[in-house]
Amino acid sequence: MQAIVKDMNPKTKKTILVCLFGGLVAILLLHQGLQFFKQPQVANADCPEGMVWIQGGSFNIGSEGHYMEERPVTNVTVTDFCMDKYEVTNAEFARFVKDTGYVTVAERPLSVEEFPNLSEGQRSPGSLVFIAPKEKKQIREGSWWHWVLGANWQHPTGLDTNLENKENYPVVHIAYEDALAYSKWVGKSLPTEAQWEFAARGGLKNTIFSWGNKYSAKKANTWQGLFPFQNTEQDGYIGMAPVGSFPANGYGLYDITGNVWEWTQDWYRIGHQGKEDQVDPTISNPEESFDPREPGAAKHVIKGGSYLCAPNYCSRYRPAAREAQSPDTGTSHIGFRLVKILAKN
Ligand SMILES: [Ca+2]
Ligand SMILES: [Ca+2]
Repeated sequence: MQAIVKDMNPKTKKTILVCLFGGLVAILLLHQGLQFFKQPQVANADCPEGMVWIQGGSFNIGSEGHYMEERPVTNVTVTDFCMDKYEVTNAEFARFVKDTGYVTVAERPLSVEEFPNLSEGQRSPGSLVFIAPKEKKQIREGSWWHWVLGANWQHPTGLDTNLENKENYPVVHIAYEDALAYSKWVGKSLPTEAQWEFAARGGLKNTIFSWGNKYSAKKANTWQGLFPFQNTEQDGYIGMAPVGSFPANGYGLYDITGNVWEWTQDWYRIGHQGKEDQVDPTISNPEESFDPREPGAAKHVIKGGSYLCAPNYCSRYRPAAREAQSPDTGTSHIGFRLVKILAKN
């Protein structure tokens, strides 16, 4: 072979090299072209600024390979909608509060009727804040949540904290009714669980994560290390990250998994039974809500996991993952993003 190449006429050699190079370029262009056509065909122009167009379709909601509340995998359909690219930020929520004077649930004192046994001091406004245990010893599930007086969206971890340089962080300590009030003000709505999960999948079929099947600390703000004791910060953030710090999914949605949990309209119950082949399914009746850990308490579905979800605990930074949350409880790792259904022409 070497001899053939050596003996070859230089002109022929040049022609072969040009052909090889041309062929390579053609393959690359063809690949790029196919990638383009594989992208979801979007009509972003019709969505309000800051939102992306999600063309509806059928998909498998849920997962058989993880927690029981995600089963059974069920085929459902969602119709077209626009969705916020980012989690709602402190700056956006501040504009709403400035315009309306709205006071969030975490900023209101607890009611005497609901908490008759608490003193006035104990009924003072506050919220649940994650505080990592100081010692690495066996602790009770959930004992890392502390009721902190004065904690609310403007003071994320207590009265001695504020939003300075945090305008672009997701707003937290948002109860369901707070998210609802904001959504009405801005003319959008909370996503259904099906809309949220379809969007989170970003056009990928049945993958574990919103980016594929392999966990990566670089794809979403999660917790690396042994939760709740040790956070290696491999992804660069021990707590929340400014929105858009991690790559978008296939539909152009940032932090759809990780960073902060996101409220959905749906009332929570275990599993997806009864949704088979439905179009835009949603559980809209609170009486259908059931969380076996707290029977009798109606809760909403939250999606996407947060910066507190680690492989050894929670592991819910996946489109199919879901959790139940009391509507009146915001906490320091729950926020939201909204959708908008465009009127048909
Ligand atoms: Ca992190
Ligand atoms: Ca999120």
